[in-house]
Amino acid sequence: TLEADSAQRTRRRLTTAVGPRVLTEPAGQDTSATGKPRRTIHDCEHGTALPGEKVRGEGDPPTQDATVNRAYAGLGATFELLLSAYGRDSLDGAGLPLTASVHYDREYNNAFWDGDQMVFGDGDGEVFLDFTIPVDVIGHELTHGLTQYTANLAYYGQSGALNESVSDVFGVLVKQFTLDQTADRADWLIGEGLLAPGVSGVALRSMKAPGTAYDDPALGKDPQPATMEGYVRTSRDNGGVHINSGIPNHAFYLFATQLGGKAWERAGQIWFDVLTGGELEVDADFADFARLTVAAARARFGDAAELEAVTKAWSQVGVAT
Ligand code: ASN
Ligand code: ZN
Repeated sequence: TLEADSAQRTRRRLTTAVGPRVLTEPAGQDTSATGKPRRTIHDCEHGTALPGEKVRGEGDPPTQDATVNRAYAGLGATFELLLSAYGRDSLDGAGLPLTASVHYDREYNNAFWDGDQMVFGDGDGEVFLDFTIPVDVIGHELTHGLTQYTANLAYYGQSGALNESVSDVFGVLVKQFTLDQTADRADWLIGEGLLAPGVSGVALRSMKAPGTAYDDPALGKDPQPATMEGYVRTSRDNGGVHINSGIPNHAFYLFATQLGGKAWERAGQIWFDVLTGGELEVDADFADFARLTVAAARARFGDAAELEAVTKAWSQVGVAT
């Protein structure tokens, strides 16, 4: 399943968060900003040694391998969203080179950020296809890197579910940004196109309707709740980080669709401000995060539609602000 190996994985570089970013700082003023991604794609050739053989570097032409090219494009799309929407130069704000390895292991049913780079499996072809297919999955894994360099949310319980949720939020925004889609036209799915043809489902998760993404003998039923009423208490999956993320995911969906327009612009900006603003604690719970989104909405937009919509969205999912 999609949470299976997180526990075994050592986070090789759990650095402290970079300093708080002043909310009023104009975009693109970082003097170290190059404005260009520095991407490298490696091929594990079905082994598990990382990073594997280098197969495409920045500026190199496409290869014969669609998986390599999708990874390269997905890294570029994520870099472009962070820079053009939020003025952030890569994951660390200082032009960090982006590395991804593809064809990891055999029939590997997952993708992950290992603390330094992204890793993508090919899927087993029975349940999952190639994990580079959905650009939001690439954005999700990269956002784990952004979180590591900023709020560094602890990967357990509610802070872990927030860590997962912000990866889904910016992952889905990478897709919407790439397609130049407004919130009302977007599907709000994570991992569309990833499920193998025989599987009953549309994606890994749905931010619009958590709990409805799949229902299949091999996968079970999508376990995500949309509101606190359905909050799942479990010790599995680091305390249900991929389950309860449905709640903040749905709050973001409600907020963004209530506002309308391009979700990465105002809704995404507020989530970005909270994630990178230096006030979010590593062990924050949903209510801590929600209060900071309200404060960020006020700081950025004043007493306006954003403030009302974000407050309402959290109330709709049962989180107090
Ligand atoms: N694909 C999963 C994720 O990024 C892998 C993991 O970290 N458990 O959340
Ligand atoms: Zn994740």
